[in-house]
Amino acid sequence: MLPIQIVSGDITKLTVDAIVNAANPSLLGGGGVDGAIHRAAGPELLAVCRRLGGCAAGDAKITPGFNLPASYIIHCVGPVWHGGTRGEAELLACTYRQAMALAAEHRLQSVGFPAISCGIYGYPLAQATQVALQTIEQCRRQGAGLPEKVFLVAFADNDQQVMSRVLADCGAE
Ligand code: AR6
Repeated sequence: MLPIQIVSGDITKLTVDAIVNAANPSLLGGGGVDGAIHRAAGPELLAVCRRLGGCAAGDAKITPGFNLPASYIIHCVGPVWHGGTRGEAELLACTYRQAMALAAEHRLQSVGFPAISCGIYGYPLAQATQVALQTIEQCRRQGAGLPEKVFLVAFADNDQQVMSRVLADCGAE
């Protein structure tokens, strides 16, 4: 059974050790969940992000959570969807692996992920959820010190239904 829970709501309100940001390579803020996280965390976040030197697609970097209930923010850059033939699934899996590796390195026990790449970057939600579930589960099988609780956060209308269906199809519910 996958120890992954799908929850609905605004990720900036989640009380966990870390929330994950779906950022862009500049790490200097943007729209969607990135904008919401920067607004909720406060201006100190941008000041720290400026010193990180950006982030390549598929990679992840960590900052404090500042005014958020979460102690840390793991900033990731997912792939832009081009129809699925340009390595998007591999790059998305890599993004989840890097985020999980940072969580393990910092001994974080609970992590909340948004649906990385599923907004402005256009990745279909069901396919992305499948990649997320498989990759998180692989990480947990292979690695030590990984978070005990992983939440996938559904935000837009119907997203929770889509994500829960994929989780059920994985044989986890
Ligand atoms: N809480 C949880 N999920 C959210 C929230 C929220 N407050 N707001 C949006 N989502 P997106 P991307 C969901 O577009 O596709 C930014 O401008 C949203 O419904 O935020 O990876 C960055 O700077 C969707 O399911 O990220 C990049 O330029 C998911 O979060 C670009 O967007 C991701 O949507 C990244 O695009």
